[in-house]
Amino acid sequence: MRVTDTVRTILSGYESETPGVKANLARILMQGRLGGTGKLVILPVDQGFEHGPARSFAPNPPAYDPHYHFDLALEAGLSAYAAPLGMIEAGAGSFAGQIPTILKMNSANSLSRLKDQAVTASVADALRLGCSAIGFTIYPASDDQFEMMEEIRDLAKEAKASGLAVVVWSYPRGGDLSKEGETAVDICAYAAHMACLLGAHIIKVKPPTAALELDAAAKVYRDRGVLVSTLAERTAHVVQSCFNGRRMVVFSGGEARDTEGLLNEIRQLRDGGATGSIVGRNAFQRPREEALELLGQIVDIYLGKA
Ligand code: FBP
Repeated sequence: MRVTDTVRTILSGYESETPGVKANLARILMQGRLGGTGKLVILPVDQGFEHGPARSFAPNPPAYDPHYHFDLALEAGLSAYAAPLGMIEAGAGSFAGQIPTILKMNSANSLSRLKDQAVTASVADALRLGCSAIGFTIYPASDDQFEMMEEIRDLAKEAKASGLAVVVWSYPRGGDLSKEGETAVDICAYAAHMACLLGAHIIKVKPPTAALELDAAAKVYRDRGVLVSTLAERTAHVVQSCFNGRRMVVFSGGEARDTEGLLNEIRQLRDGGATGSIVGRNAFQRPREEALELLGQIVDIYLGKA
């Protein structure tokens, strides 16, 4: 596999990592249509766990089949495919070596009142299945946030020692956080920064709004003139909060919605310097041909062609 100078520069930001970890990051960064550009588009399919099968797959029934998602990520020329244990196991043999996989190590479900997730896989599973990375969600603000951070401390240590990359979904929720605060720009940047401090190689957050949640932080944003009025400015601020661009940060797609709205949002993420997007429902809930077209347009945006 050829590694471009751009990818080599990104890898050099991960100063303490072993050749194994860097090789797995390189596999993701060199895959698909964005291979070598330093940009990423990832397909995540853990919504069956988080929201249930019908809410996730009834809009496009072929998506009940785990192979559908491997194939979609591959055909669309994406960078990687992320899913929980059972989904990866169900296609790992047929698609071995064809698309980098990220084993989602913990999951929530809609039947629990807790803002917490169960650890449902191991680093040994990720190695057995040929994954490039482990994926883990933390819920900053929740009553269980510290336990989640301690879980990823141990899993990240084991993953890195095994040469696997670490992707952290940092989704503030629970505790005293307001609903609006979950995506407020100060909270989003804070959540992304904490994921960096926890040792994540790739950080995943939701696109931030212009809201400011914490009074103490809001004063600094105002007094210091931190620019957060456009999504591109807010994205740049999140990128800056990720060790000034030394860590890769990708932004999620959210609930399925109109194509132009989504593409315009992604253009602003790109303009703000996002590493890329991680788009689930907007992809697999559309009929396959439509999804391929949409993912093609998203990749084109990160290629600077759209
Ligand atoms: P989507 O593009 O479907 O939003 O996927 C991104 C994701 O992070 C999934 O990995 C996860 O299942 C889902 O969002 C969680 O969404 P929410 O936190 O809104 O329940």
